Formats: sequence, C-alpha cells, structure tokens
Amino acid sequence: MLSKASLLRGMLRSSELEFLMEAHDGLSAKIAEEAGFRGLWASGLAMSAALGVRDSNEASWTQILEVLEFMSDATRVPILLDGDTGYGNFNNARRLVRKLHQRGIAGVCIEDKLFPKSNSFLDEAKQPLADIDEFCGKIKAMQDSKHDTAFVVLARVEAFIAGWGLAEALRRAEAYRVAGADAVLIHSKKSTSLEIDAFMQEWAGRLPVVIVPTKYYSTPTDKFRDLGVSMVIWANHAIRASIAAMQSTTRRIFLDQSLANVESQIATIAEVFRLQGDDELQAAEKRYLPAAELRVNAIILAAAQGVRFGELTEAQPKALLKVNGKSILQTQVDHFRGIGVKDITVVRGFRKDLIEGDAFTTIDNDAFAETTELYSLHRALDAVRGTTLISYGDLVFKPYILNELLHDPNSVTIIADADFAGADSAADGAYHEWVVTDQPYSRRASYGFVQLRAVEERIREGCSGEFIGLLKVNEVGAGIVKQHLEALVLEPDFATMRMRHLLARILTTDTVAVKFIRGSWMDINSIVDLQRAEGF
Ligand code: SPV
Ligand code: MG
Repeated sequence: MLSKASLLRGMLRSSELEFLMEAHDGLSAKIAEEAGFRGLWASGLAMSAALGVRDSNEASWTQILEVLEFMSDATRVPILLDGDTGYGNFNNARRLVRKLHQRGIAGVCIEDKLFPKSNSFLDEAKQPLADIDEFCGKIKAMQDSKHDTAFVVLARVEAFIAGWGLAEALRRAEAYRVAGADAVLIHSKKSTSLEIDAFMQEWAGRLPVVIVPTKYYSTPTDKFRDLGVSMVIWANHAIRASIAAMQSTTRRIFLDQSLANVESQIATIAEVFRLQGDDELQAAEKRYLPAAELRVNAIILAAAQGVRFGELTEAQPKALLKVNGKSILQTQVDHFRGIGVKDITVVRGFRKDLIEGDAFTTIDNDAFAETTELYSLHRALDAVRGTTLISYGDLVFKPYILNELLHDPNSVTIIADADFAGADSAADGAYHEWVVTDQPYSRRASYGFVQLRAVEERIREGCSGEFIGLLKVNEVGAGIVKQHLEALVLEPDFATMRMRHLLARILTTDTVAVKFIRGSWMDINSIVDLQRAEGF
C-alpha cells in the first residue's frame, strides 16, 4: 500500500485538479474523508480557532502535533500540514519534519513570513516577508531531513498577501523551486483570481501550483483547471460551518431553556457513536475481553412438608432438616451463592413462616399439601428467565455439579446419577425419576452430550441413571419450559404431575441433555437418608 506521503505526492502530480479539505481535529478529519476528499489540509487558522486561540503561533508546535496525531489516527487519507513559518529557523523546521513523519503526516507547507506569523487576511502591515535566502535554507534543511522521500515540502509564496506584486511572487517562487520545494502555494486575498491568473501564466508549469481560493470563492473551479492549477485547498470551511451551527444551537438552547427545538436539527447520539467507530470497539471487546458475567437465577422448590419423617417434620418443612449442622435449604443457598448466583427464589409452602432470609426471595405454594414440585415450579414461572438453575428442596449435592451445569451449552440440561443400582421406587417406597438416554453411561458419555429419551417412575430396561432433581435451562430453555408449563397447567390433573411429565412434554418439541454424575448427591427421603447424609 502506498504511504500517505506517496498518495499526496501523486495528487500533486496528477493531471486532474485535486482538492484538499480543511480539518482541524479527528472528528472533522473523519467527516471530510467520509465526504470523499482524498486529502486533508490541517489548517493553522482552523486548528487554532478550534483550540480557542489566535492564528499567531499561540498554540505551540507540539500542541499542533498532538492535534495532527488525532487527525491522522482517525483517517487514511494524506494530511498536508499548514506549518506556518516552520515554527522557527531551519533547525526548528527540520525537527518538525522528523516529528511529522512519526505522526504519519504526508507533507508540510511553510510560508515565507516571520515567526510568529499572522493570518494572511489580517492587516497587510503585519505581513513582513522572510529573507529569500534564509527561507531557501529552511526548504533545503527540511528536504535533507526527510526519512520518506515521498514526504512533500511545499513553499508558500506570500508576496501578493504582503502587497508586493507579480514580479516578487515569481522571483520568490523560482528561488524556492531551485532550493528544492516539491510545489508552490501561491496565495492571494483578492476577491477575483486576477493575481493567480497572472502568476499561472508566467509560471508556466515549472512546479505544481496549489491555491487557496477563500477570498475569490466565486471563481468557477473550471477556471483553475484551465489555468493548470494542480490542487485547490478549501481552507477553513469545516470550522466556519461548525461555528455557525454551534452558535445557532447554543443560542437556541440558552433562550428556550429547553432542548425541544434543537433535537431534530443536530446529529443524533448514534451518529456520534458511529463517527467514533464504536462498532469496532464492540467487536474488539467480544474478541479480547472475557465474556460478560453470566446472569444466573436459581429456584429452590421447598414447599413440601415431607411426611415420611414423622415428628421431625411435624413443625418444619423437610428443606429445613439439618445435615451436618446446616439446613438442606441453607446448604443449597450457600452453594448457589458460592458460584456467584445472587438471584435465588425459594418456593415455600408448609410452615412458610420459617423460610425467610435476605439471601433469597420467596414465592408461596399454599396448595403444597395437594401438589408437587412441578406445581411449585409453575408458581415460580416468572423466575424462570435467562439461565436458571432449578433444584428440589430435599437435595444435598456437591457444588461442583453446579459448575458443570453452568458450562453446559444445551437449552435444557438435567443431572442424572449413573450409580443407581438397587434403589427402586417400588422397593424403598420413595419417589424416584429414572432416565432413559440415547446412549448408556460411559466415561466418554460423561464428557459428551447425552440426550434424554424418557423419564420413568419405575426402573425398566434401558434406564441409565436417576434424575437427581437438579436441572438448568438457558435463555432458550427458559422459553421452552414456560411454553410447556403454561400448557400443562391447563390439564385437569396438573396438581399431581411431576417433573417427569414436564420433561416428557419438552421432548415432544425439543431435546433435553443429560449430564451424568456418579454419586456426589443424596435426596433426603427418610430418617435413614438423613443419617446416611451425616458426613456426606
Ligand atoms: C490556513 O488555513 O490557516 C491558511 C490559509 O494558512 S489562510 O488562512 O488563507 O492563510
Ligand atoms: Mg495558516
């Protein structure tokens, strides 16, 4: 790819009339580039005005360098710096050239006046010209210090501006050509192009010529083509446009003490973001930042009394039975909080007054005596949103299982224990849910994706594990669960339906993934279970 300097050099040499647009900061540079300009004029007048100072070298040259860096970073087109007089003598000017290389600036134009300069449209008496030989030495020094030979050094002739005539303009331009300038900028503040016409005729194409028709703006651009001008600089029109827009908008807001009348007149915030390249940052964040924190909810279904515990659950629900000195419910809440889940919902029923806490919110299933965990889940349907972990309230499990679930990408995933020999609902009188899967448990299956085929209340051939009462849905899965629960609730026997009915129903439209574990959990169905759980 051509360097920016080569691009600018190419524009100066092209047989077409080329145009540079004024820019004074990163934003205006970007806007000019988007408008289609192939090059930019970093105007001293505009940059100083934007900084709130005069065009009299009040901004230091390093402050100008900072502005240029923003402009260059924001765009791909070449930038020609209005380098005033070079900010000092030959030595300052050549150091400037080296610094401009470092900022990716394509070229610099220096004018044959004295430092500190004044703007060319100010008083003629304030425009003393530089000594020709001194200025030629500056041009030579700048050319000699270039790293990139394509870097452009333009010599600006201010003879017309200072009130000298054509002869002086020609004498100077010729001296600068001989000193090694790549092009000359011939400036005029007349309202017609007469001075330019005369210069172009006598100059006869010795070097490319650049003009700045700010004052002779009504001259048709084709005239410049006919004259053989190489490049036109529209030198201050972005800053003047923004001044007019800012003045009318701020005045309006001040008078109205309201934004209502300006909102439709100004760029949207979205447009500001677009110009700033926010899209690119968002894409980069996806690539380079760790994934945003997972928002996960948990629902604990803890409404049941647990009648099989006799007097132990006469006055408290079984979720409050203590294992190793802590209630089953509190143990679960701690596990969930331990993996960063803050949004925990507990569905309570029997002795709901005993289930209170800062760590979770509660939902009541007052029909707990005649209903099951599925009914409780339906009560908590609003809490099934985004990634949601759902667990039975009589479950003791090792917390690593939650991490397994969180990292599982499937929409609906249940945990099944592959070590299930011996315990049958018929045999021990407790309720169990057995899973039939598309492949039996194996070490490989425990790493890969196993799909649920059915959930049974009685063990039968093909059962490969026991559903432990812990499942996860992601955002999609939450939608699936909601859809099917809302349909099931309309059925007359919904009150007695179990989780396996919901899972069977989901299988009619979607898949359910099974993650196998081996041990690492207990459901507490009896006093014997409770004793066995001590030391779990
Ligand atoms: C500038 O844009 O700063 C220029 C051109 O130098 S002029 O203001 O016409 O001198
Ligand atoms: Mg200037």
